[in-house]
Amino acid sequence: MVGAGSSPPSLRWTTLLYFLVLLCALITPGVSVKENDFKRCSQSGFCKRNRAYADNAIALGSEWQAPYKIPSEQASFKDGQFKATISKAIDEQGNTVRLPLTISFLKSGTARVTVDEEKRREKDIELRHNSKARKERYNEAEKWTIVGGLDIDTNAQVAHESKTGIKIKYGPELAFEADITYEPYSIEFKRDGVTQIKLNDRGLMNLEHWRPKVEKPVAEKKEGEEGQEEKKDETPEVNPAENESTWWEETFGGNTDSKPRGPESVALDITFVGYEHVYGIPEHAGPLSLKETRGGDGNYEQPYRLYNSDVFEYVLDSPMTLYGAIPFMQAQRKDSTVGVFWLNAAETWIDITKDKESKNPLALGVGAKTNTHTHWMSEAGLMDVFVFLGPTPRDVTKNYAELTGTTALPQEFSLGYHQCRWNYVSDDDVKEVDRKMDRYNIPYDVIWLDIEYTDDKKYFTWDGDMFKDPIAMGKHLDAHGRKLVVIIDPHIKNAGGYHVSDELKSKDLAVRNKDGNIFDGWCWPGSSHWIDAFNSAAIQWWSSLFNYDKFKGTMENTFIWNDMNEPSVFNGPEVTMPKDNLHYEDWEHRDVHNINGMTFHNATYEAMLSRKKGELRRPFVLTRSFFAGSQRLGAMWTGDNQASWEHLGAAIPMILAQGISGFPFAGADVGGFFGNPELELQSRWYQAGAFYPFFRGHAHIDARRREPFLLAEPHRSIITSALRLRYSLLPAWYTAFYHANRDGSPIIRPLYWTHPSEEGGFDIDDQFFVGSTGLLVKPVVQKDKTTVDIFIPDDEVYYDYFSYKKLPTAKGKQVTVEAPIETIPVLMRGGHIIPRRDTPRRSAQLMKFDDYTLVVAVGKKGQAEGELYVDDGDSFDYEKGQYIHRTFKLEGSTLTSTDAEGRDTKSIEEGEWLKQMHGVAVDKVIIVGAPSSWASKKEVVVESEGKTVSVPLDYHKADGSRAAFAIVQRVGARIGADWTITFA
Ligand code: NBV
Repeated sequence: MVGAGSSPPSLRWTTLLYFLVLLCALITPGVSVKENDFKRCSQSGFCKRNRAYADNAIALGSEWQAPYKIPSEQASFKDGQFKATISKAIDEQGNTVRLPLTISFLKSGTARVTVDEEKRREKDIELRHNSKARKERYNEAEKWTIVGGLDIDTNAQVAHESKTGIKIKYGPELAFEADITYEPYSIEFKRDGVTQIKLNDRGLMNLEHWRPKVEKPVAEKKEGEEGQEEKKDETPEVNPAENESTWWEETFGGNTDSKPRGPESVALDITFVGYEHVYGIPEHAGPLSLKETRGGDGNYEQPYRLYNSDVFEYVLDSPMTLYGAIPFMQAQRKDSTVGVFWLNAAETWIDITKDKESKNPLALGVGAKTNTHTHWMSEAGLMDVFVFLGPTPRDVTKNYAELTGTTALPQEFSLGYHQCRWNYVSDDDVKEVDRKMDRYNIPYDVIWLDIEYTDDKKYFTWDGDMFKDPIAMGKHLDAHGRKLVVIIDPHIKNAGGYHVSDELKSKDLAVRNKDGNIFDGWCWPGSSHWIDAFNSAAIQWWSSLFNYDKFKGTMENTFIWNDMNEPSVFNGPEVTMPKDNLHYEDWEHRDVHNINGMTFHNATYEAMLSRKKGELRRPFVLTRSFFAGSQRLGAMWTGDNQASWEHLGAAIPMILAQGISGFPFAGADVGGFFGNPELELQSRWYQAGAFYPFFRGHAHIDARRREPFLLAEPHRSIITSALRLRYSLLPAWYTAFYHANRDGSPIIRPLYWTHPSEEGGFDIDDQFFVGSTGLLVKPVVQKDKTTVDIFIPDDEVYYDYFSYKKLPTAKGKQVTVEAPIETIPVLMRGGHIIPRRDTPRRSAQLMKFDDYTLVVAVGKKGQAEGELYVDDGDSFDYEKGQYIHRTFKLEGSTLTSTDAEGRDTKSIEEGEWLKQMHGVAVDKVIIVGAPSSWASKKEVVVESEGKTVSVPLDYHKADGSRAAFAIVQRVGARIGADWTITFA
């Protein structure tokens, strides 16, 4: 066993490399390490040009003439689709750019607006460049992202048409309308006659059409030739409109992007009319309700950026880009939610501003409505926008999920606790941690191996000195239902004799540089190549590497972690790949950058599905980088955070943002990745982490060992309790995942999503509900804090989860709740029934056939309802009806359990797991807020499967502020069967 903090020889070189990278970052002059390494808008040519374009248009006000129009004679509407060509005059000779426009009205009520650019003559293309890159706009983002929901609504119909525009009614009961104006081109989306979203109403649409290259003035070119140009880190500070020659090559951080196709950005303004709050577009470390980005008090100066990056020690409260990108935004006002999904995989920036619009200027803003203006700018690709008109958050979420898919139903163990660090250094170390967790009765499901388990960072190999017998280690874990996750990164060490590298090269499956040669970059293993997971042949080959007989040392309880898939390239521009690199079928990296991580995650997911012939089990793959659609493949985490109170606080809005953006299986490194958390912080972090959908403790290689068993009391016990709470609530978590799987609903839910009528909750992002359980949680994220103020969004009763104390009714107000260090502020909303498993065990797998406890939180009208979904948590048999799905209802004095889908469960042919579930019962029912009329009862009647039995009822009268509660023990009714408990 290697002691706390010691490094075996194999760690030294990585540590050295790591410090080298850190040093390089530190010596770069600038505001701070991270901000200086990544572009600001003014350093990204197209962002700077589009912002300048917007400034100019806005300054001109009503004099601004937006240049795009639709010649009416070319417009047509047929079978649910509007087609036209947008044109823009580009010179005095009357030459125009032609942009085919398709507006598709989908059955779901979603509208899709796609603008492409007509192919120019081959001659023009040759003029532009002679690189190998593809010559059309990237149009395959859809292929990776969209999995359904594209059926056209042939009921959509023209409501009015003239030479100046067309109005089309569509959606549910034709309540939606798209009013398309031809000159200048703009679209107004209405619901029930009220405008919700406008595209291009400020005339900021700008599609940088392809054009012949404008050479730089000779003097400047000379400078470049002498190697001086490379030193300039910014695109020149000139009015971009004046000097088109700056629109080609760009240099940043010593790297020059050859931009063979020249400028080709797409930009559009999208206004949310009457909406004050916008949410989404992860991944950023900032508040859930997005901030304005064009300066002013408390606002950002920079647009939100989406360009998947390995941001070392990321800053908080910032619009800076992080590891993943989901270009999906929702807008919220009282009782109305709408949204847009900007399907583009290239570098994207989004400016947000708000204004108050008043019908009566003398009212000084009273009664004024706020509009949120957004300005979307992407470097390349199509302009492809999906518009969702709600009206509820649930509708928008569902419509988005129909397009991009939902959270894969997870491996059940993956909802348990994951114990990770960089690194557990040997198989003995792993076994020792495992034993210690048991010795201290601390439950956990998975132990993780970071990069040091490999032989010299060659993935699919083991460091044979430190991991002498990985299979014995796997079996040791398996003995009590535990799993192992090992890391596999996308950079492949460039080393002869290493089978993965040799095959990657010989099969020609790697990403290429701009000249078409295999790309070589620097990462953990030193010189490396990157698998091009856009290529289906590469996916197939990748899959073969995971077969148990190929990836020796792995077995059925081994799962995978994908890191660094932005991709992170230490010596690349902005720590990633050059944009002029080439992927499968010659798409430039520029076109696909934000999808890259998802394709790698996808390849690993596919690989997990085919590790062994005939073995059909759900994969578990964690990813750092992601895009819209990644939710179908596994979990994500928020990357390299720090052991600080600020990072603990920042994680909640980040995870909430993931949830409302369709990718709710999310977590943050518990304890903080960098640094050493003080004990109080670590305890508070586990208490918060117990409510992250993905719950993993992780630590940097230089951080002190901090496994829960190492901590001094009372912290060991505090953390153990938080873990036990997580484990007892696993049935509720799994049910929440089921819902995420069905319709994309968030697993932890912000208040605007659960209570869209309660404006007071719209900017709250430090408390949340867990699924539809009615559990309202507000983790403590400040040092020395022993109370929290919880916002109550409705007039239901709320009980303290642990003490059953009834809170005063406080709709729209804050209520102070005690939260000493051993307590997590958790409330139960009246009217819900929460399924639990109360027997403490070492892992989720060991709880698989445990009996259930139901906690009934009686609502203000004496009612309650809840749900349980459970399946084998491992296979795909649920697709064949092999699951239990119950609805529990308390009405008056009866509590019932019926099939949630009204199925005749007796007719289901039961497989092994369902058969075993026959032995699983509801053991205990706890009724919080039990009516006083039950006080004299000593027994209740349980009826199930033709049998009637009486069981004891234990009633506890209300005591001070503690609500009355009753406990029914040894209920004995089968969890999968119908039953009734009668209290009266
Ligand atoms: O593989 C090492 C780390 C990993 O522990 C962490 O979780 C990732 O986010 N990895 C990043 C690479 C280097 C981090 C400095």
